[in-house]
Amino acid sequence: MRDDTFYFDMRRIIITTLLLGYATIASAQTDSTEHSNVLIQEVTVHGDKLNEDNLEFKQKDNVQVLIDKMLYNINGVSLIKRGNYAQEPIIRGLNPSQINTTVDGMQIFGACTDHMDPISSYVEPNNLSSIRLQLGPNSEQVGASIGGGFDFKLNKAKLGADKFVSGTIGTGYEANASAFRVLGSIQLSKKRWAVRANSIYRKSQNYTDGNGREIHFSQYEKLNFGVSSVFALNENNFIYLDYLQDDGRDIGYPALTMDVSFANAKIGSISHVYKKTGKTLYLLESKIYANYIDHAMDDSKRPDSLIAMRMDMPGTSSTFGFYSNASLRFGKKHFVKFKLNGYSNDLHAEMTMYPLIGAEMFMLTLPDTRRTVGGIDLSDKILITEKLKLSTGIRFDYVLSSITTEMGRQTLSGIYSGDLDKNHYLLNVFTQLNYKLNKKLSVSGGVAKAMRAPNAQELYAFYLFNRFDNYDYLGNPDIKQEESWNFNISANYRLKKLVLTTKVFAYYFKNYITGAKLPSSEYSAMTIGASGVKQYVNLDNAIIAGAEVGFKWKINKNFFFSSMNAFSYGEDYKHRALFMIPPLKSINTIVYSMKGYNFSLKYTTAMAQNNIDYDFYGENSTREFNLFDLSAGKTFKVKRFKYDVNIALDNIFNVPYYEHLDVMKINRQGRNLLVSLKFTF
Ligand SMILES: [Cu+2]
Repeated sequence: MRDDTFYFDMRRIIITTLLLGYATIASAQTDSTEHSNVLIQEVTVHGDKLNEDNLEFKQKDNVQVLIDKMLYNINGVSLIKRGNYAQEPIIRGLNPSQINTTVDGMQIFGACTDHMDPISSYVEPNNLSSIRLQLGPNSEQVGASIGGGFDFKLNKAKLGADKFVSGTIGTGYEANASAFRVLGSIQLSKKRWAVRANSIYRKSQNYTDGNGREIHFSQYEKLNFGVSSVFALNENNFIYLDYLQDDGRDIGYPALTMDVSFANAKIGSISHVYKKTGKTLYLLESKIYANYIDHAMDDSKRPDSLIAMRMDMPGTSSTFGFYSNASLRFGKKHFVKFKLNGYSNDLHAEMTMYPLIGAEMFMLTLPDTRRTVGGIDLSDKILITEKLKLSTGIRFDYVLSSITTEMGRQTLSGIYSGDLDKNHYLLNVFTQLNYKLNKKLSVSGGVAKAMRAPNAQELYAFYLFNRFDNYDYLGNPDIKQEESWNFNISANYRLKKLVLTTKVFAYYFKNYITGAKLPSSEYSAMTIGASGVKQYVNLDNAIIAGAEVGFKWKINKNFFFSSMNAFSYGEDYKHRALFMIPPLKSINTIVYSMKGYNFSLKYTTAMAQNNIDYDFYGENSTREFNLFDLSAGKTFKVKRFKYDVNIALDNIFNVPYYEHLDVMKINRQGRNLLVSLKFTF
């Protein structure tokens, strides 16, 4: 548990991994990750031999892939796809509002009412050090949520690096979609200060599916850059300044009726970190932050034949916040974390319609909502015996939701007459036990009570069109907070060259939030062609349950095999299958490495999803698919410089396929040849 001391120190995490007794496997993982599209190395976060539900996926050398591809390869994570860019990650079939997504602990909310801009679209592997995944309320949680969430950890400038100047330059090309990218990073490092800057530019044309058909409106273009700096005030106190900017341009969403002309995010923060090994208060981290997202959605690129009425739907999101986290230790066996945080987020989304005849029509679809949140969090880890560890925690959040403008209040006056200011009080509690039976086998089990407040859309949406079920949605200011009981059991079996991990989970929801049809005699859709109007309601209860099984095997000096399998099942209190639940999916990779060369073959398959409900949730079934990908790579070292060359062939057999979470079931990319080059100095 001593590794708990160093929240930031990756070396300690690696040492922990070694202590866990699977050094061989860890090194094999490293080999496999760099060249097989696995790209990420799973590290159990500091002390979370305790918690099997806190995971960290470290960014490895390949910084060129889209973040979507990194997320795709994490067991239990699925992506909702609306285009070839900015796919929306979910965990275990929970919906996006049931998880909490942050960047370096900062709350950021997408500005698009159509989910075109999940937070993951504003970060690049190039500016990430790792992805943290929490699978429920636990000691690493950033805010109240049902099913944990993602925290994207940004790369920091490093003090006292070996070289004063270091960096990378890279470029890559993908034949399918003629996607091009160029990227670089540079770091200046002294003992007392360091600065790191990175940037990537991407441009992609339309892609072609396995039938050789061009998927129109699947192009994208973006420029992302970040600067991080650190100043050591003395040996225990550090100031960090971080800025990240992401400018998306001309992004097509073939599954939606509109595209993005621009999507810009500006994300900035200033942090203070106090570290002192051996003291009771050994780590104190505080941050204030602000971010602003400007999103312009329109249909100007779509041909007249596809458009009933032209419209623009811009939106903005601005957030200010802070947090302060204190880590304390009492002796060698007892650790306490205390966290305080607060933020305020304003959302504005509007729609202007341009009929062929008559005046244009303007309305607010998200009528100037504000959510102000304050949270306090206390968690405790204790080593009861050498073999038995207990982790518990409690978190309380207050959420005030309101409408900030007169126009916003007027918009909602037609559908709601009560007070629009809403208060929610949230309690998240968890306890987790971990027992190490022997050197090879450990088991863990936990239970949590989780709550989340309804989000701005669920409270205040005004005729927001949802392409997934073809309904216009109305918010419901009277909606109750959603609650759940979470249960998990896991077992880890470790041999010298083999690791087997099994996790079983269940979420039992109370007041499950979803959309229900309103009578067509009273409500008619605003969107031309929509099937009707739905409003957010609380269903009495629902469940999601499932399992993840991971298997890693270092066969010999040259061969490494890994298999990741995940399954979720969900139904509501009327035994209707919940929507957007991923079917059983399996990713299997075999890697051969020798003398700096790496070859990998990857097999991905998903079963058909026939457990669907059309009448209530508007979902259709999805076929199974089988995919094969190949990749090869070589690393050269010439003097102090390193060159990486990679070539890959995705979807070798040019299979036409889509996944269950793909909106409108549009085929994914067919065969794709990818090359990338990287130079490290
Ligand atoms: Cu949008």
